[in-house]
Amino acid sequence: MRELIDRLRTARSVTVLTGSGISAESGLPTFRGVGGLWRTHRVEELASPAGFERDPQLVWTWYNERNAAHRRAQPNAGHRALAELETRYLDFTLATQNVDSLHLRAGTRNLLELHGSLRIARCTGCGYERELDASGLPFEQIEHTCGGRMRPDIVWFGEPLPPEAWRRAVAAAERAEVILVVGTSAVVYPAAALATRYARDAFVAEINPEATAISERVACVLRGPASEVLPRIVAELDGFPS
Ligand code: BJW
Repeated sequence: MRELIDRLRTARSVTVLTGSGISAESGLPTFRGVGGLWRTHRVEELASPAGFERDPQLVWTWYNERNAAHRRAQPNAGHRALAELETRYLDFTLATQNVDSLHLRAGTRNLLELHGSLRIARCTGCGYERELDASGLPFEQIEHTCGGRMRPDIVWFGEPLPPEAWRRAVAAAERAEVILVVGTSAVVYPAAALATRYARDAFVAEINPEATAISERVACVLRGPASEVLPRIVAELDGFPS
């Protein structure tokens, strides 16, 4: 912790990569952990272009339920600590793999949503976008007038990340002096590469209760839940060691 605090005190450029673990304490399941979404649901059926082609209603049933759960959830102390951290830097970027909007609701401003968001549905035909409300997308509105279909504006396996968000995330990782990797198993690419391949000279710290695919490649590992470790980091920066 000491070295991370020293680095954060002198850094001018900080980048954070988050994954579903940061929202675990807001009551949202992770993907690969115990009770995780990929343990209880079949990816190919629910979160793939082929699954959507086969049964768009089934896919929307699942995403409508998740959209409702995201809106019931509240940002936790980890999300809020990152929003607070941002206020200390002129150059701060938070790249998230999460589609739950909790960083946005916690007040993070320079946010890159690498895997899209569940706030929006997009037409597969013409690209028309519409905002979703708490009830999600009604089944009768799946078929769009152009002949395409409305799908969640998120990134499924095999699909490219939003190009502008990805370009900005790579640039932020390349110039960062400190990179925090929070609540991700770091197995999904290209997002995980921000903390490894693109990290150039950054001091990379992982915040996660469990070991991950990149634990042995980072400079510092802080084992614990994000909602405890991140507020501690902010408190230490304020000069209030816990
Ligand atoms: C806590 C905690 C607490 C618990 N506090 N922590 C071989 C090598 C390299 C790449 C590939 C490959 N084969 C295929 C690929 C590419 C593929 C990929 O990476 N596959 C790997 C799995 C092998 N990637 C892609 O397909 C990507 N696209 C792509 O590469 O495009 C190329 C292209 C270019 C040009 C044209 C066309 C294509 C797209 C990836 C999209 C990922 N999408 C998903 C689903 C989103 C939709 C949805 O939400 O339904 O995104 S998959 C899923 O995984 C989701 C997540 O964002 C992502 C990451 O998961 P995350 O968040 O890390 O969750 P977990 O569960 O894995 O980990 C949680 C962690 O939290 C754990 O470590 C816990 O310990 C921790 N935790 N409680 C802190 N309280």
